[in-house]
Amino acid sequence: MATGRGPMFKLVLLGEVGVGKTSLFFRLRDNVFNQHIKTTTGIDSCSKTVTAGDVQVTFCVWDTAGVERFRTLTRNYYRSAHISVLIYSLDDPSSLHFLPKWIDDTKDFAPNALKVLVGNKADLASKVPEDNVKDFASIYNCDMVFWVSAKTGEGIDDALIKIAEKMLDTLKREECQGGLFDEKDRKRLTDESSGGSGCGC
Ligand SMILES: Nc1nc2c(ncn2[C@@H]2O[C@H](COP(=O)(O)OP(=O)(O)OP(=O)(O)O)[C@@H](O)[C@H]2O)c(=O)[nH]1
Ligand SMILES: [Mg+2]
Repeated sequence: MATGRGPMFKLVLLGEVGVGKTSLFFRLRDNVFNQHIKTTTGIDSCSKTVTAGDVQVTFCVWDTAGVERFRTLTRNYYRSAHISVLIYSLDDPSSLHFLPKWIDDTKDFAPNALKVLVGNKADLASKVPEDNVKDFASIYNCDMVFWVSAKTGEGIDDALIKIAEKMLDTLKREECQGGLFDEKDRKRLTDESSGGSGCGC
């Protein structure tokens, strides 16, 4: 059973127009799927809690715009993210090829964030060979790779729990080293582990 309130991590959903960032956001927030959804022109956030082992981990999830001009406007909101979720659509190989653009963004706003590569729309026939995904993950140093569907919910809970476990490991290791979390960050996360204030999303 989970004990107390655990740490909170900021997670941003990134990727081309139409890969399903907002659909994943709605699945996480309300456990719903809406086929007809407008392109995102702003930024929205919600919190999602999962249990990893006996620890409750909360993600502050940020949905972002894929459209270039809104992306430039909202980029500042995802500064200091702990986790960059790099999303492509399994029915659209070009959405994987365009991801380095977002990886470049993460270098500026969250250079040490965990890089999670996610193929969305797993309910459709895949047009992206698994080998291409593995090559991509290796070239761009992605820490984790998942296949999910915002439509059916497949793979999403499992991915979140694995990300939570990885973050808890990283947090533990960095209590003695440094890297993803700076001094202020570590203090905040440690305080939150013992029941501190929210993440503000
Ligand atoms: N079949 C299927 N369709 C999906 C899935 N996720 C999203 N879609 C559809 O893909 C389209 C685009 O989804 P959005 O969530 O708006 O994509 P987005 O990445 O937020 O796009 P922008 O806001 O324009 O950057 C919509 O028609 C969704 O219904 C999925 O898992 N399976
Ligand atoms: Mg959107």
